[in-house]
Amino acid sequence: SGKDQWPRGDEGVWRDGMRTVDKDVQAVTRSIVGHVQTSLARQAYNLDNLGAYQAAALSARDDLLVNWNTTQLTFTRKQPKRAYYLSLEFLMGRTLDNALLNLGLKDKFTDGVQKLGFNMEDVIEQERDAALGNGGLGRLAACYLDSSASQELPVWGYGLRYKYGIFQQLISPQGEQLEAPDPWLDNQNPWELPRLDVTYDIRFYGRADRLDDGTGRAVWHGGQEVLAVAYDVMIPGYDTASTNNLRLWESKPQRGFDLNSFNAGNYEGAVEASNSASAITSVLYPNDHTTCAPNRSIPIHFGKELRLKQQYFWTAASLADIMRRFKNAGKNIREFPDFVAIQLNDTHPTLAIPELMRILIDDEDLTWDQAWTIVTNTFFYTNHTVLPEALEKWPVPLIENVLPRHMQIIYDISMNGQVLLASNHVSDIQLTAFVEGQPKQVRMAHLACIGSRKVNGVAELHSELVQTTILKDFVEFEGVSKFGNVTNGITPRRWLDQCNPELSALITKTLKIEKSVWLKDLTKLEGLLPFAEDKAFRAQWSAIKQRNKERLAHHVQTTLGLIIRTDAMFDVQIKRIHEYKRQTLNILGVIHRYFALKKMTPEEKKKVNRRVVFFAGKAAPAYYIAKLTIRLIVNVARVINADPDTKEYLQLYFLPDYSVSLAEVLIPASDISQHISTAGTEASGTSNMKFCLNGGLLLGTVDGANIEIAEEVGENNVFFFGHLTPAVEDLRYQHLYHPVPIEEKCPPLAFVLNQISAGVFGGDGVYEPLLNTIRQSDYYLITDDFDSYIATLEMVDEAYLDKEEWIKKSIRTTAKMGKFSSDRAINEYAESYWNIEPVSIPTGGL
Ligand code: B1N
Repeated sequence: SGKDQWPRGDEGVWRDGMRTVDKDVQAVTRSIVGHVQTSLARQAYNLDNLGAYQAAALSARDDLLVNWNTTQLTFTRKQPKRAYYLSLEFLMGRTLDNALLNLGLKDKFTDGVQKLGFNMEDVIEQERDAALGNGGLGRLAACYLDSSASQELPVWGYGLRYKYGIFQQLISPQGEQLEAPDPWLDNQNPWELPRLDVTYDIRFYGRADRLDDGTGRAVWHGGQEVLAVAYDVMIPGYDTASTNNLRLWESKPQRGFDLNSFNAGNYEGAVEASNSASAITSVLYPNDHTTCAPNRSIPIHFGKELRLKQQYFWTAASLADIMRRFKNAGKNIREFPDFVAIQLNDTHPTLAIPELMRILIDDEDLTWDQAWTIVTNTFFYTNHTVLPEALEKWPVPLIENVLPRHMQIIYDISMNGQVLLASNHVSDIQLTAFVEGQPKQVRMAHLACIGSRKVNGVAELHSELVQTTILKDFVEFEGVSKFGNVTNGITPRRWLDQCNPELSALITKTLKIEKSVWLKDLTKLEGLLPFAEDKAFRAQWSAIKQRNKERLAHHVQTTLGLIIRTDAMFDVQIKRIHEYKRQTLNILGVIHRYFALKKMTPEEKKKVNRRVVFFAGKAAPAYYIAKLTIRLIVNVARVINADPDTKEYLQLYFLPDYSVSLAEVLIPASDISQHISTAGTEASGTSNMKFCLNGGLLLGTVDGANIEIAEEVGENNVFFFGHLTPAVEDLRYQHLYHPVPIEEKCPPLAFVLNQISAGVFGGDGVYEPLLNTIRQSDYYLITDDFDSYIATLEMVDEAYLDKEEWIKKSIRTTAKMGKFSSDRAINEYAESYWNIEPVSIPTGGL
């Protein structure tokens, strides 16, 4: 059957012309020089680092293309069941280094680039991050793509090609966050393949007329049509030819501009329609976790309609593309779930559920029941948060206007649910009434749940909370077996081998197995355990940590001009700034420590553990309290770092513009990292895994994946504090109805807050709204956890002073992190959810 896929003309001539993956240094240098000469139209004499990067990237891209082509051809021929990962965010970071490591070409390129007069590290540094995501959710999607390809699983990602990714963060002289656009596409992007011929028309607005032929079909017509254009990004697996695809959609006007208006002299009108089409994929929404402000009244989604249009544009284009591929394979529509599994990354792509219903009923002439059977066997939904302000709700009038046919279908889904309930004698009609409130809103988590085969959370505790809180009714109605857990994971390729090459090399040498073996079976790290007792090994381990601290210090010095001391404990909290993540608790702890140091005699100070505290993270542009937190940190840093009494013992830095690349420098340098969310609020966390994999210890609350990390590495190797999840609700109730003044409840904290109010860190009263969140309702329990937090920090200091014991803990931690490889996680999705199997890809072309 493959015969008709063979090339036209002489096959031998085709084969002779095919490129293969670069085999040696000479092939690499030839390829790079060729790209300098032709693709870049530049010459050796005027080539700078950026040019060298571009040529090296184009050369690596050619290698990726060889494998990508073979992989996609193999899929087309073998027709395996495929999974599609729909995510509004893919936080990929840089590609060159990762691509070369996965291809096994890093050494050859390093050599080749050197021969051409460049330094590989400098060349790699030229690349801008692809930052099409806010934080953990988007980075998880990127790790899952890496693991899918590495496990040879037929998985494609679908997302949006935002012209501007997450904003660049600048810090003003006053310490305020300023936002600038992220021009990531300014110097061409060698990693994407424009597919200008792969396009779909996507409709908005207009009318939906139900046909009165008893079929339930409708015709949706009129309104606006926008063109979706595909851009493909190659996703190489590690140590395999398997190379998957990430397809990103760009929105374009169907025609450049309206010629009629143009000819009539209405130039503005002529370009207006084209502007509104291009606007859809112009920018990533920066509101991680927030559809409204935490005071639950101020809407942050001012461009709400545009966000809805993004969601529909992307899901409709992706489904049309999936449907076209399925049909090209010549299958019957009823077999759709046997060949297609679609993972919904949070509720953002939930419109895919009514959209597939629309396609099956209106275009494919299926009955409602036939369509519903297909839909509920195709989709899988992952929930990533139980925070009320993050749960998506769309106003019915908005959906009715933008997507009239989908609103009809959503009402029908809701009504069918009610009928089912009645026939099952379930009395609680609230259950599937996912269209609720005044004004009426659609609760997307409920729609995603009812339209999916399975629903999962991202860590044990979180999955439990999903089932007992937001989707409790559905567990009763549909049975607990629909609900599951897949604990998140991280790719050890980027988050150990790439970001910490020295540690990776030491591990390989020590385990006496190939790097490619343990990087794909991370439980092999357990082989490091006995070496915790080996003094010489410990010395090597800690020397690497030290060099990673120096690498970080060097990076900070060259980028920010700051001198950081490296003979201190490095204490790191890097993540989005949010009240639930409690950067406030951390900065208040730092201030507490500062005043404690100020009181000490020189003799006492000599026994103190030196600490350098790092923060990094972005605040949503409209999240006022989070922005104040940044301002406080920056200004506290100014005072502390300049104080001759303390600066030898305590330094504090807020590193601007947190990114994947910055994380890759910070994480390997950390001795301890903080994951201190109020219990029950952080669904999983994934940076906790990255730090521990790199031998950094964890200071955290009993929340999210921290719990499972402790289970693996042992309670005595982590530092836990704070109240547990079941206590949280009651404590909040106490705050509201039996408030105790902070001076009484927690005097050391009251002292710290008063010092800030008194202006010790400047600000002239600007911090009051932030401090009042703690003095008043204290929703995130700072006052309840402060004492145990401080006590635990002291335990950390004490533990660190016993250097040898600390290194043992560090080694044992790394050794027990095998569970948290995203390979394990993606295999769980593949086996227990999608029912897909690996497809092995031949090397060396056709
Ligand atoms: O998803 C990560 C988890 O490790 C984190 O704990 C969790 O906070 C994060 C709306 C979100 N949950 N929800 C979001 C992102 C963007 C947006 O517009 C919500 N991000 C998470 C991976 O599971």
